[in-house]
Order: sequence, then C-alpha cells, then structure tokens
Amino acid sequence: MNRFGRTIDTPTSRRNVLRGSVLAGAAAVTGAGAFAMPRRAPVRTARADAASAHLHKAAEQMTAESDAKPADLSGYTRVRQELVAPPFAPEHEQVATGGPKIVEIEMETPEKLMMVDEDTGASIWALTYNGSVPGPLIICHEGDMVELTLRNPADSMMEHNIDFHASTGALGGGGLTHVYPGEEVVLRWKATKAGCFTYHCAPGGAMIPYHVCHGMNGAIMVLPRDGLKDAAGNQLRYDSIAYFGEQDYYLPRDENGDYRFYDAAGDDYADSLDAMATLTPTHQVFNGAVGALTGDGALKAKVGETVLMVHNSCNVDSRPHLIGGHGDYVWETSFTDPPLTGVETWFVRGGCAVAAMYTFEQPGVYAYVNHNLIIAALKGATAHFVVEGQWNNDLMEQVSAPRAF
Ligand SMILES: [Cu+2]
Repeated sequence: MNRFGRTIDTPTSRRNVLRGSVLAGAAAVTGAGAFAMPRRAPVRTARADAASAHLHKAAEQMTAESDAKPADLSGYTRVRQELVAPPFAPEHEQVATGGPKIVEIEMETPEKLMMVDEDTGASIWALTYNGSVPGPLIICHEGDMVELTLRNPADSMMEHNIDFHASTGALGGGGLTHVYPGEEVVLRWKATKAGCFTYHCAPGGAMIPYHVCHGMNGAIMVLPRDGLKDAAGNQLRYDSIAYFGEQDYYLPRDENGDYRFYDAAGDDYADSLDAMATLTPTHQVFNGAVGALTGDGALKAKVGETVLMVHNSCNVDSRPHLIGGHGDYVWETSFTDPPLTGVETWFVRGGCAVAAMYTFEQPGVYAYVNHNLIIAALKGATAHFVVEGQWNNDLMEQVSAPRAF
C-alpha cells in the first residue's frame, strides 16, 4: 500500500503509550498532554499552555453551571448537509427558501500522513477535519443553526476540538468540543453574522498553532438569507465555488537539510515547535500540498461563468490575485458590508476567510496566487483555473508576435 495512504502501521505498544498520555487527566485538558512526550524541551510553552487550560476550563464550567433556558428551536427545520472535499462546495441555496434551518453536519478528525511536496519528499502527519487540508467548506444562512457532530477516531493520537469564528461564546465552541480518541461531541450554535469565517482546532496552548499548522482549519460561509448583493442592493449570483485553503507548514529538517520523516502523528511535536518559532514557513500551499490545484487538480471554468472564490487562511496573511482577471466583487470583511469592486489584489487577514466573485471573460489558464510572489513561486501558493471559451480580441490581442527589431 502507498506509504501516503490513510495511515501507516505503528507498533501497538507505542500507540498504547500515547493513548495513555492522551487520557492521563489534567495535562490532557491543556492540550499539552495529548501527544507523546517531546524528546527534548522545545520552545517554552508552559505559560501559554497553563493560561489556555484556564480559559477552556472556564468555558466548560460556564455552561455546566448555567441555569439558562433551553434553546428555542421552534420554527426551525432540520436539514442535513453532506460535506464534500475541497476545492468543492456542498449543495446549497444561494437565497434561502423557507424559515431558518438547523443544518446538521458531521466531521471526523483523522490524523493522516500526507505528501506536501513530491519533489523533495516533504511529508506531514496532517491533523484534519474529514481527511482534507483545508477542512470542508460549510455553508448556511444567517439565522440558521449549525449542529455539528465531531468525532475523533479511536486510532487518533491526539485530542481535537473546533473553534468557529462565526459563532458566539465558549471560545467559538472550542471550550465545549474537546474530544479524545474514540469520543464524539455535538455542538449547536446560531449563525448571527453573515460572511466567510475560519474554523480551526484549538486544543490549548502551543497545541493550537501546532494543530492549525498541521492543516486543522477550514471555512464556513454564512450567506445572507436573501443572498449576496452589490452596494446598490442588486442580487449577485455565482455559478460555482472554488474553495482555497492557504496552509503554512513548518516542516523540520535534519542536519543535511532533508525533510524529516516521522512514524506517527505527534512525533514531530518538539521539532515542529522549533520550526514554527522561526515564523518562516517551509511551505505555504493551497489545499494541502504543492501543486494540489495545478495540473490534474486545476480548477475548471468557462467564459461567462461566475466563480465565487472562497479563500481561507487561518494563520498567515495573504494577498490573493487572479493573474489575468480581477475580483469583480470582494467581501474582505463580512457580507453585511458592501463588496469592494474591480479589485486587482485583495487581502485575507490571517485568521479569516474572504469571498471574491469573478466572471471569466477570456479563455486560458489563469494562475490564482498569493501575490507575495516569493510565496507563490517558491513556497507553493499557486492554483490554476483552466477556462474554456472563445477568445475576445476586443479585450486583448497580440498585434504582432515577438520578432527582431
Ligand atoms: Cu486538532
């Protein structure tokens, strides 16, 4: 079987040892206990881990001791949303029909060996939602409830949880969703803000950036009930969605500069923290790996097709640019604010997701890049759209081919 299949075998004894540390009690609550003991002391994390543990305990206690009324779910209809792997979007309505919904979704948290760059053999034990980097795109409407069942597979090494930036309270749900291997949790929250938002794992302390930088993040799009609008209130519709997750990886290297290989998820913890502390990613890619969205993975479109590009970047700032095209409408902040128009390069603040709409006018291959071009060309943040259709000489024409003058 391919070394980069679902998992590779690890000795049972080792797994049991790790499982033991996961379930060992207080340390696990901080998130710092939920992995193998580091081989050596990495970057100092004790203070951050302790502060984080305090926050998470407080969030759990808040709801445990609360005598609040049960949520009023009258008037809601339950619907199930089947999540799909990026760069695709789940089936959804652009304009909501009927009353508010309780949108039921399920996510698992497999830890999975993934190739990051085939040219160098760089790999990572990715921590994932539903097995992909980024996690799946979730779509609902403002006023809906999202009801997530989060399952941590029994063969996981680590605890996981989820912080929805779109939600309100309890650390975005992070304080209420810690699941150890073999556990599941159900969280329901109301989508009160319209826009695109990051979600990510946040088990506590230094484990937060560790999980985020191992791929454990994604986006939810909360549409206005009456759909997207321009500044004048005119309806805007899209034909398709392209969902990008920009992922910064900090992969440890050995003395020779080669990327290290690890036998199991979590084994790279100490080395990773050292690499992360440099704040210099070894890779910054779209959808999990260098070239994931080029070649066979390139996105397809047609002239006249309107694409909504949803770009999530959980950790680092990004400046998306569609080479040869534009952002006709860009919602950098929320769907409540009017969109920017005719944008050449837009901004994704690290820790958020942004939607940009464009109607293709010419055929050809378009590169969608982080227009820090060093990151695009050397670190991997490049995707391609292959657009079919008829060339328009009114928009551009090579008046004469290159020739000696
Ligand atoms: Cu996690």
